[in-house]
Amino acid sequence: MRNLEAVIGDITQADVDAIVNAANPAMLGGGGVDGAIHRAAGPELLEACKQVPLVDGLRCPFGEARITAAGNLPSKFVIHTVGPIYASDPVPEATLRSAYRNSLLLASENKCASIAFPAISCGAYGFPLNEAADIAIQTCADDLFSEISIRFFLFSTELHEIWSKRIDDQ
Ligand code: AR6
Repeated sequence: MRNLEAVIGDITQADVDAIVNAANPAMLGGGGVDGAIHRAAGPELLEACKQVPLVDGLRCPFGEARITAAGNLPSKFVIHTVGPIYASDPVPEATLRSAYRNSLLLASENKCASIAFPAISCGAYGFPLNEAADIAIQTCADDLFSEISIRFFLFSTELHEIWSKRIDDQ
């Protein structure tokens, strides 16, 4: 598919308008890609996150997305989304689809021509990799987003192979 690409690498280095963070509902940092993004962006990102309004004590409920400035990162924006915790979400597939889709809708509203995604929920949140890739590619391949250049930054050769195969099959 023309606007989808999978690369192996560190998403904090992505030269795109927006990078997506696999965050948690508090949006105050964490481990994995969230930790890497906050370290690379510097304290400005945490300050920007704190400005995001709390709804019932959360900044970003599961499956939703929020946008902030990007601190010291090369991108203009960070789009924070929260994927499902696979073991406890009653509908993890739907929640993962929403996380990708809401991130792309925010990118579109903010006139982003390019976006980089990590493999949302594929680390600490435990989503099976093959199923996660199916959902990621299907959701991102929607015609609604065909004007956005979408790059997946995968952190292992295994993930890169899984994602690349599905992009080739599109
Ligand atoms: N660039 C690209 N991908 C990365 C990077 C990086 N720099 N670092 C890790 N990954 P995870 P989740 C990969 O656990 O499963 C956090 O603590 C990683 O190898 O970061 O959605 C949050 O605060 C894996 O393939 O996110 C939440 O509490 C993928 O990114 C929770 O973890 C996602 O793994 C979210 O869990």
